[in-house]
Amino acid sequence: MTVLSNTRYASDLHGFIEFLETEHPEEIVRIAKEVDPKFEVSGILHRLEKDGRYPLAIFENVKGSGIPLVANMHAGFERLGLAIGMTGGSVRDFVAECAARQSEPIAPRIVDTGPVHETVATGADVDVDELPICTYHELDAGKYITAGLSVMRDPDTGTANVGIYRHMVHGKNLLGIQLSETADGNIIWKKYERLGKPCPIAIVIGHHPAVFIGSLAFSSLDSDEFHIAGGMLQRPLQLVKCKTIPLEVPADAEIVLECETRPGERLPEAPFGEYPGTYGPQRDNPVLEIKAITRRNAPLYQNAFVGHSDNLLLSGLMRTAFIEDAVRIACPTVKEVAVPRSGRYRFVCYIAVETMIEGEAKQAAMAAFVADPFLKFAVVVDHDVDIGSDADVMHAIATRVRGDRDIFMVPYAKGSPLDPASYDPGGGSHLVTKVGIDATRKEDYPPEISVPGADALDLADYIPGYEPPKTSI
Ligand SMILES: Cc1cc2nc3c(=O)[nH]c(=O)nc-3n(C[C@H](O)[C@H](O)[C@H](O)COP(=O)(O)O)c2cc1C
Ligand SMILES: [Mn+2]
Repeated sequence: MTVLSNTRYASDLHGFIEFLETEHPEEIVRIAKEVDPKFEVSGILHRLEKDGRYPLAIFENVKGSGIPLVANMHAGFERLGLAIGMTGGSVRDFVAECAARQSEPIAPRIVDTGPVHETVATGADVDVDELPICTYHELDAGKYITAGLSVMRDPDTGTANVGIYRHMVHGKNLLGIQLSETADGNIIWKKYERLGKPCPIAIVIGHHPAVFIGSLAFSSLDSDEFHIAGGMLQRPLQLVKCKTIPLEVPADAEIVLECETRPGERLPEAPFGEYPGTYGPQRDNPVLEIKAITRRNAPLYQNAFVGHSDNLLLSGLMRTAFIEDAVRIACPTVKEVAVPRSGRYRFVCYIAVETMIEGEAKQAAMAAFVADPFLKFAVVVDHDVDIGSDADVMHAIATRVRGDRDIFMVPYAKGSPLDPASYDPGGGSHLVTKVGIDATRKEDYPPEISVPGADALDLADYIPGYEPPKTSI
């Protein structure tokens, strides 16, 4: 793996786009035609995804807004690699590099001012409808801000916390928020709610993808994700104090919505098209009042396409490092772990193991379930199976599994509350059945067919101009 220095470009959203435009123009499409933020933007992204294309899409002309929209930032693996200065390299390299940087966080620096304070609107001037906020799926309850990095502060420890939580737009200065029970943000909000106090939340819109990778890192409540983001960027984030709430935000963000919750108040929120590809149920969620909108003079607005690669890849890849560490304890010969796209980067895990003693495959599957509660299927295969290929894993399942002995189930175990196969999806049940599959070759497995020397042949010697197919995840 080559770790590039991309320090020649600013470590903000503008800088990353400039970097791609200069050095990797194939990664960007610009759409000049006017598009409707309701269904047309998501329609275009959906069609690109169906064609197996995941470019960064910049919509320059979104109906009803003068601000360009940057979409699909995190939809392609190559681009996530570029975000941390990698070219080429496997998912495994990427995850290892992220883990290394996460273990060496870099503290942010507080600065007096920055581009995000070029324009400030407060009070009656606050109007979130100026932003090109999209409606994505048919039954979505409204338009949603989907890629805001929400900054909060634990009132007990003073430590800041960052995560993405979706925001339905209720009015020009009123937003919803969906804080899942699994998020640190939920714990912090509840602390303010118990005190009967407004919870300050700064929603940061538009930044370098490495900041997103850092902000979404698995970390405990006592760690501030902006430190991890600094580690990912390999330089300290520069933070400025918000104008109306006691929080700090990146000085070089595009837009910040300075908000406070209204204690005790709730508004119905959702349905919303969620990551499993189904709608999340309606809930009575907290209400945020926007106190100020601060932004650059010419900002970019950024969104995320939830339920699609843009959302799934970002959160999914990082899981593999945790799973692999846990599996290694149970099964030291683990070679690789993959969480495939076909399982929505969440529910399915493939584990390749080098050499085995009997029973170890099941240990490996159980360890994976311990590491990641969202997993439902853990498939263990031999080391020579390409776990980047669903077809190769299916081949192992088809030819190496004796269902009665090689499959085990753990009924009614903890999974995702959004899992459409839970025991009460409408009610948000998180109870699911886990399935472990030992698809390794067993002792009496017959010899497999092979052609001597085939791998050493170069087909271009026989078929002029022959090019091997490109592989992608
Ligand atoms: C595009 C995108 C949208 C997300 N939306 C939500 C959401 O609405 N609610 C939520 O609780 N988590 C959501 N997440 C996941 C959280 O951002 C993630 O779990 C984060 O690590 C939570 O941080 P925390 O535990 O520090 O609160 C989303 C993630 C992505 C990538
Ligand atoms: Mn956190």
